[in-house]
Amino acid sequence: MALLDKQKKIIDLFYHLSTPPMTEGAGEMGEHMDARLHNLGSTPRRIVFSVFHEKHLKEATELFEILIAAKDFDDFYKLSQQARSFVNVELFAYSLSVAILHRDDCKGIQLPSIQEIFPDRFVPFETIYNAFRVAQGGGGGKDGILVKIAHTGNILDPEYKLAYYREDLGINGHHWHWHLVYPASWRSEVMGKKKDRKGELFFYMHQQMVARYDQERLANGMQRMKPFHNWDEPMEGYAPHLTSLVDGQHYGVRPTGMKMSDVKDVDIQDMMRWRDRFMDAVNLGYVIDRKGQRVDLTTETGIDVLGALVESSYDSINAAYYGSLHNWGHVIMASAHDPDGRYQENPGVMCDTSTALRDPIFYRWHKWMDEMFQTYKSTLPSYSKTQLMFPSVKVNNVTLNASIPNVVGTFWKTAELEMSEGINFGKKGSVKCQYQHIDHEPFSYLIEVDNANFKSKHATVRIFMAAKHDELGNEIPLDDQRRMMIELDKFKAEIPPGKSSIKRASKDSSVIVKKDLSIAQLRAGETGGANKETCSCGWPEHLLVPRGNHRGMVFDLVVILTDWEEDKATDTASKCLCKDAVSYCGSKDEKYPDKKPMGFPFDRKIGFNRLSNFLTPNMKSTEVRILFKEN
Ligand code: CUO
Repeated sequence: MALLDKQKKIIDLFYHLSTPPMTEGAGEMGEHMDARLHNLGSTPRRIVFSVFHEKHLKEATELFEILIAAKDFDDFYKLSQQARSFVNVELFAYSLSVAILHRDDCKGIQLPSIQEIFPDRFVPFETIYNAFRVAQGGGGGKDGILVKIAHTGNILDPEYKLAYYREDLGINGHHWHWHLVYPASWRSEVMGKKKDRKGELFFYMHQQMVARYDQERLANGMQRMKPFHNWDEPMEGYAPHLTSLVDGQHYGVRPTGMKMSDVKDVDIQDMMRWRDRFMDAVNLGYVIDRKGQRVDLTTETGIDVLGALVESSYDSINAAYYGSLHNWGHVIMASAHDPDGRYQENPGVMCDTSTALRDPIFYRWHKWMDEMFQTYKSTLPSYSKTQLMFPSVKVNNVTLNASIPNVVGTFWKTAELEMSEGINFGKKGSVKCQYQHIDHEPFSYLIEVDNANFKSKHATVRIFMAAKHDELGNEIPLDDQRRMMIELDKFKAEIPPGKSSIKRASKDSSVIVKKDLSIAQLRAGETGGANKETCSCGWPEHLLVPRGNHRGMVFDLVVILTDWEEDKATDTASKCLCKDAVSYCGSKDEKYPDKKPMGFPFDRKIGFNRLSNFLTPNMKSTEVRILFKEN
């Protein structure tokens, strides 16, 4: 079957999934249902699905494993059609997406964007309701209907300042896709595809989100987050203004002052035991596996073990003993307003990967986890100068070029989202919502290098950035600043003997994803160029750098060159069609392309207080400013 035909069939499977017809159900399929699907259907069809909930995830895993095992595309398509008609709607979308990403005969197919499939997870219900009213009144111009989104809340809530960031469609879409590429329940040995360093990437990608959020707070004149380590502390509130169209109920509102409570399948006591066992492991330097054997944590791979254990994923070394701290934390926080379900309220946004980033508590929960990972990292020795060096390679200078050198301008930009693919408005034609997001001007790096070797060398170029000043305007000590270092790019470059320069554009960054084609473009057969597979996972380009402030917020930009021959994970060229965002999303079905620990060289304690003392000749820093212009 031609790729375009497959693409259209996939789009059909997702069509109007936000508002599926009421008449469907397993009963109506009777004996025609494929026997492979007989066990499915335990999660009620029209409740909010949570990938963090053990029981939901179990059924979702069963479904995606069946879909991945289907013998050919036709078989896969038929099974998907049947499953669509009776399993939980959101669970179906999750499992179908995981299957598409992992079936060889789906290579080259673009996953329709989650924002278009479920606009109700991204767009306040007030906005969607307005669109319904216009549609019912027969309104809309020749281009269809256009309604506007506002960010939720107001200035009475101090966290409102960051609503534009937390509710950004791109970062929530990225998070959804990351968890599709790295499902917690992925069984490598059954699926035949190993997820390289999955636990470590769980740590690193979330650490980076936390670091980015903290710097967005500083840009807005706010304090960095306090990790959520005191589980008896009342939580800040959040009202998502989202309504799940699948069940017609709003996502739960958490008023300020609620606390974590026991939920149906897990107690806070369980969580405390798991946390203490985790910290014991960190302090003792080993974990205990399922057979009771000690597994050493004092090597570089320790973080991979701990990431899997905390999430916890299927790879957890001993889930019975270390539990599932992170996933249950999401469920508990999502249920804080109705922990025992007596009001039959929907969970809050923390229950789902495509909505969780909207809630301020998400970042504090993950910052707490990051504290634990950092406690572990601090048990490893700091990098020696020899480990940091690239012999005979020196970086003489680095400049960030934009309209003003070493200054990046940021501003508001208007964008639109098509909602009629996901939602049935009862009328043909386009129904779009318009929203604003932060964007930055394009920029490039100019790195001047001196290679004193007689031969050309291949370098891994790593580029990071972190805020220079704290809330009070004091310089941030390096060992704190290192934890705020956000990765901007990582790439391979050839450096000839002698002096040369490396140029790199911001749009080519290894952390960002190129914008997905819309479903309408995919239907029309557009492919987005020679590389047909857009990858969906990746940080949005418009938020590559923090917003900065009106005065021009000061950051240290650091460039590090290391020996690519030592860093490369394999000798063979990558076959992955997805070349976007490898830093945060890895290289699909291949080894993570960089052997160094993720976040190197800022992932371990630094014994110096100033950046200049830490830098070896193969590194260079420069001060840059990010200047935000409101209009
Ligand atoms: Cu991505 Cu808590 O894992 O959200």
